[in-house]
Amino acid sequence: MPGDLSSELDRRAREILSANDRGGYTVPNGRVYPFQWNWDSAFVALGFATFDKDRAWREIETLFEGQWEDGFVPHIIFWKDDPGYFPGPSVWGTQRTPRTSGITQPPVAASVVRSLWEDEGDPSFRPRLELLFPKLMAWHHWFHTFRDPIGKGVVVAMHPWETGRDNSPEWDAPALAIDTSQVGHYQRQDTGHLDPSMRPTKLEYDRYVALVQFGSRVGWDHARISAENPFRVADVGMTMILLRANRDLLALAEALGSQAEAAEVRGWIALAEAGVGWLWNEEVGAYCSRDVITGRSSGYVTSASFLGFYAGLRTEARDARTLAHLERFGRSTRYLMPSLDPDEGGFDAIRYWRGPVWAVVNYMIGTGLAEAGLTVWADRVRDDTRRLIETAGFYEAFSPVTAQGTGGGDFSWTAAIWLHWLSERSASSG
Ligand code: 9WN
Repeated sequence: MPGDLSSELDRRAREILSANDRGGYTVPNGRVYPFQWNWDSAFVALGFATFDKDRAWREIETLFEGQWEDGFVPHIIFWKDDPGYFPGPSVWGTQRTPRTSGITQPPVAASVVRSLWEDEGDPSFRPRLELLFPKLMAWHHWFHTFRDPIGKGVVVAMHPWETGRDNSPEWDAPALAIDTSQVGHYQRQDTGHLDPSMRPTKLEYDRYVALVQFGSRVGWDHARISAENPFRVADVGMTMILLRANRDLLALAEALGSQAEAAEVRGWIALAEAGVGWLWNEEVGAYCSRDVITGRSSGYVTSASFLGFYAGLRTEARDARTLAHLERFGRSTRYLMPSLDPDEGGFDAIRYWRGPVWAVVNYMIGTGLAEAGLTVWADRVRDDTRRLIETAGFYEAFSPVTAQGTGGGDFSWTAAIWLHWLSERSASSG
C-alpha cells in the first residue's frame, strides 16, 4: 500500500474517533448508535491508545461507571437523551443511574486492559489498573454466576443483542420459543437511518423487544432471567471471548500479585476448557452455538466458530476440521471472514450478521491464528480486513463478496482496529 494512503487513513481514523468522542466515552456512530456500547468501547480504547493513552483508559473507566452492584456491566449506557435510537432507556426500564440497558455484551474489556497495561509499560497507569481490576473481576464473576446456568463454563446469552452478533441464524430456532403476541406497537429507528436490506427483519425485532419486555417485567432480576428467560443459548462467540478474557485477567492478577483472585480465575479457565466441548459439533466439524432449553446445536458455522484459537484452545483434530472450513470460506468469498458460512442457504452478503465481515471479529480471529502459529491464515485475515477498509472506508461492516461497506459509516471500532492492528505504523511498531 502506498505510504500516503496509509497515513491518510491513519489521519481519518483518528478524526473519526475524535468526532465520535462525547467526552470520556465514544459513540459507535453519531447517528445510528448515539450512546456508549460495551464491547465497542473496549475496542475503541485500543484505537485511542495509539495516540492518546490517557483517553484510552478513560474509555474503559466510563464503561465501568455503568456497572451495577452485582458486577453486571450493561451493553448500553444512555448518558444523554437521543430520540434517534430504539429502544431507549424508558423501554428498558432498568431504573438505574446512569441509565442503562439490562443485558450485557461480549466481555472483551479485560483483554483490552491487559493490552493497554502491557503495551504501554508505563508504571504511572498502575493506580488506574488497580482500580479497574476488581471491577473486571466482579463482571467476570457475574458471568459465572448469571450466564452459566448449566455450570459448564460456557456463556449462555439471554438476548441475541447480548452476543453482539444480533441476527446470526444461530438464534433462529431458539427464538421460535419467544412469544411476540403481546409486543404491541413500536417505532424502529435503525431502518430510518440505514437501508432495511442491511438490517434485521421485523420478526427479529419483535423478538428483541419481547425479550426486553420480559426482562423489564421481572425487574431485571438476573437470577430469574438466568432460570426463566424464554431465550437461553450457549454462544460460541461469548464463550471463547470470556475464556480469552479470563486468561488475560489472570495475567493482570499475577502482575498485581493478587493471589486469591488468580486462583479463582484459574478455576474459571479450567471449567471452560473442560466445558467448551459441549459446543463442539462433531458432525459439522466446528464449534456451534447450542440452545440450552432444547439441547440442540445450531449446526451453523459462523465467524465465531473460528475464535477457538483466540481462546487459546489447541486440539489437533478439532483444529484440522476448523481449518478445513477456513480454507473453504477462503475459496468461496473474496474477503475473510464472512459472519456466516458462505455456502449456507441463508448467507446474505449485506445483511448484518448473516454474511458481512466485521473488523473487530477479524481482529480477534487474526490474533488467535497468529498466536497459534498459523501465519499464512493470520496474514490473509489481516490483509483482507485492510483491503476492505482501503476500498470502502470505515464502515460498520463489509460485503465479503464485493467489499461494499454496509451499515453505518465513520464507525468507531473500525477506525480503532485500523489504528491498532492494520496501519503500517502499528505493523512496524509490533
Ligand atoms: C444492538 C453498536 C452495536 C454493536 C453490536 C451490533 C449492533 C445494536 C443494534 O450495534 O447492535 O446492540 O441496535 O443493532 O450488532 O455488535 O455493539 O455498534
